[in-house]
Amino acid sequence: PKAGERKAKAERLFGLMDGFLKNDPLSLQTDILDHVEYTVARSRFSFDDFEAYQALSHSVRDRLIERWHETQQYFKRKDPKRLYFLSLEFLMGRSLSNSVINLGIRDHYADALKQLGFDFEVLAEQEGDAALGNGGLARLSACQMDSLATLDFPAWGYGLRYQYGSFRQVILDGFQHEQPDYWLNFGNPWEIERVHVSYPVKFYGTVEEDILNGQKYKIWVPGEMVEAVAYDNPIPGYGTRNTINLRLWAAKPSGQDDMESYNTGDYINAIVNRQKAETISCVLYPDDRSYQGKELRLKQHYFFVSASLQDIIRRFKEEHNNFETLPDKVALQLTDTHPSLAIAEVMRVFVDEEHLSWNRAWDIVCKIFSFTTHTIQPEALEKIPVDLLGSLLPRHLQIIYDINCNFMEELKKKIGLDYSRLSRMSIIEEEGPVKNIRMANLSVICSHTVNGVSRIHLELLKTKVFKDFYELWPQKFQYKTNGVTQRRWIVVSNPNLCALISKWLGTEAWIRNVDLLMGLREYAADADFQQEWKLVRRLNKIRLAEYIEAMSGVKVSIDAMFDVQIKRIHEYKRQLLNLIGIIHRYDCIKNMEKSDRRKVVPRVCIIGGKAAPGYEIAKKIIKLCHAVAEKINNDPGVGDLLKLVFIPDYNVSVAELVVPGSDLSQHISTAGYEASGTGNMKFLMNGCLLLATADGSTVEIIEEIGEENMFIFGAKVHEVPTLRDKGSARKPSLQFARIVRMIREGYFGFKDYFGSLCDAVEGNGDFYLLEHDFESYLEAQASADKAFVDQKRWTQMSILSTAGSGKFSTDRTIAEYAESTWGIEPCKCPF
Ligand code: F58
Repeated sequence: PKAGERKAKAERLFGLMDGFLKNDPLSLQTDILDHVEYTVARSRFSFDDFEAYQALSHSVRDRLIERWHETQQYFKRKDPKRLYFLSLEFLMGRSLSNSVINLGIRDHYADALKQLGFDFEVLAEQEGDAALGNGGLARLSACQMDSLATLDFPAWGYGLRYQYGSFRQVILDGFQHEQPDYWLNFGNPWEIERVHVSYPVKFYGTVEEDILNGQKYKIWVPGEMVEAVAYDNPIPGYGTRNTINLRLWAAKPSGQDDMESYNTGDYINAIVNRQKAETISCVLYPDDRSYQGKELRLKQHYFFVSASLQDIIRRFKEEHNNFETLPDKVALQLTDTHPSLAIAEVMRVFVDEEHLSWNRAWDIVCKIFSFTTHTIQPEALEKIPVDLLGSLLPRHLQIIYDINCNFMEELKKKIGLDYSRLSRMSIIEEEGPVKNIRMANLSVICSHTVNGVSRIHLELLKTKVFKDFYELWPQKFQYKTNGVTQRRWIVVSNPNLCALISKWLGTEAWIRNVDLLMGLREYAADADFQQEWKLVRRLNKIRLAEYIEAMSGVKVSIDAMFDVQIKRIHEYKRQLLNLIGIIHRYDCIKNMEKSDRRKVVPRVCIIGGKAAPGYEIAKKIIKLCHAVAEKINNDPGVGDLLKLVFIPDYNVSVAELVVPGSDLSQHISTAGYEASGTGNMKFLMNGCLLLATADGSTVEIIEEIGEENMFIFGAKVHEVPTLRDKGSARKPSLQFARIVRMIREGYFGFKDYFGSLCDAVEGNGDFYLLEHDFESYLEAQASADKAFVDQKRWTQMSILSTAGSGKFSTDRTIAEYAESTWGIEPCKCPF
């Protein structure tokens, strides 16, 4: 009878519903105006652009929620194996344009707004970026969510809802300053707060023993409790109604603890102390280099892991009562080692709370986790001091010790008493002044699959970073070359190119099946196509030039080659090599006969990116860029032949503007240091030529489009160690030495300040081989100049770049993960 009542009620409610929300102009206008009046609480007769953006977003959000509900209900009914994608960082950028494009109603909204007197693009510009991440890893997570939704996979993303995302980079007198990113101050229409979806998360305390049915059990008695509240962010797929969920957790004070303080009458202090709970999800750590053993960061990691797993296990238990079937229903993806405490947490829940035997629990755990690492440098692998973990999560430390003990026993049986190898493979690092937990070893040991992010990255994992593990378990190691989503990086950010591609391919199907871009090869030399291609690129350059002028006051010539390097500032990414090359170009122009200047290809060099706040050398590189720009841009003898601009506060929406307007982009890391790189793929898709080293995914780009369509230079991965060993015995470059001397001797001012930068690239100090690669860098630059003069050839190369970019879509990456790592199948809602 109960089920019957429920059905009758559902039917009654359904009868009240007027079908799905409508997308004709009148319905959209009514909807937007209703939101102006009832959500934004402004008069529908008088509201500004920002209020219009808010109302518009809420109207879009309604449509997202509708599809989100259908999708979730369908997943529930079908109960497929689900992927849970755990990442501490998601760089989502703006949502409005992406949402309406994926929902297939962008033009509907644009028309409806036009009649109301608003321009869709102007309103879209009102939106701030959701910048809950630092760099490549975080943007990859965002692109992967788009592909998971588009390919209809039953997936959930889990992350943290930081109150302050990536810091705002402000440049004062050429120096970087960091300011907080108050991204939630004006509300966030793209999230749905779920006050009822909340879980307690425990910290500190002690581990005690209990006996149940004659069995001894460990009980963790926590010292502190915090509440994790869910915020859901619907992620719509393109060309499908499937809309998946990105669930982000925010910390709130728990309602349960600390009655003691209230009872003692210390009411104010009790509240103040409880409020401190919110600091856990307050701020994103801005360092994209290495993990530092900070207590708050560890707290963030566990807070995220504990809440996500409580949610995942609750969902599983709603439909299933036997954990043996968990691996058939749940795949847990660890994005780098930041969520790897999940391994110990699942063991704790199974053994201490669900009372499974250790061996049964372990068996299940080894079948559910997969791990992707995004770094190459062993020193960047995350380590947690044992004392810190023992104090914050005492039971987890015990569990990790037990996992390690069992692993060591097994390992001894396989490799014998090779103590140096045993100690390298141990989860516990005993050497050094502080005992540490090696999170990477824990992740490799417990995951069924370890993925690299490009083919060359996997090679380095196998031969260097995880050599011992690879020899033990070769079958665990795979790679999935990264990608980017063409929805964001062409359709949203380069609408003119999008329309042109669809026109010449005669279809929009490439937006879901990007391999179809290959069809453009046929027209690469077609004069009409080239003409239209050039026009689109020129319009994008005009847009970028206007932005540059507004940002920096520098007027640039559209006819110049726009040469761009935008990414986090790092020594290994070698922005300094770029700057030394720019100074060399300037020096050449200055020393040239006037008549020769006519032969110079004009350049606008654009650099952008944030330096981690504590990364001194990176901050000096930013300052040097400004000092050099000051000199060059104000030199009347140089004029339009060379300009240098630094674009401040680089983020996703800045990239959306810069990428389509670039002619040449630089990806010039020392070979063997960039795990993959994804910036190269965004530029490639947009028909920008690459000047690059054979590093990370660039190696695979070369295979797809051919070296003749790129400018490749520098030492190869296998040459780097020998070259480094040679140190100052390498052949010196006089040109390089001259430029470094100019910097050192104060040609650009700040003589003392730049001294340490110069030390970092000279003689034995030149760890990243700038001097060695300099000559071939200049040759590659000269080839780029030569190619640019021949616009027909350049345009052909540009078209071939886009045409060959199909492999580098996250659609391909995700399809590979689904098949060979996660074992999940599409689950498309039938509408
Ligand atoms: C990046 N890593 C890699 N880490 O550097 C890049 O080659 C790759 O394409 C990208 O991942 C995606 O696979 C990266 O962005 C971080 O930002 C971490 C954040 C937390 C601290 C440690 C670095």
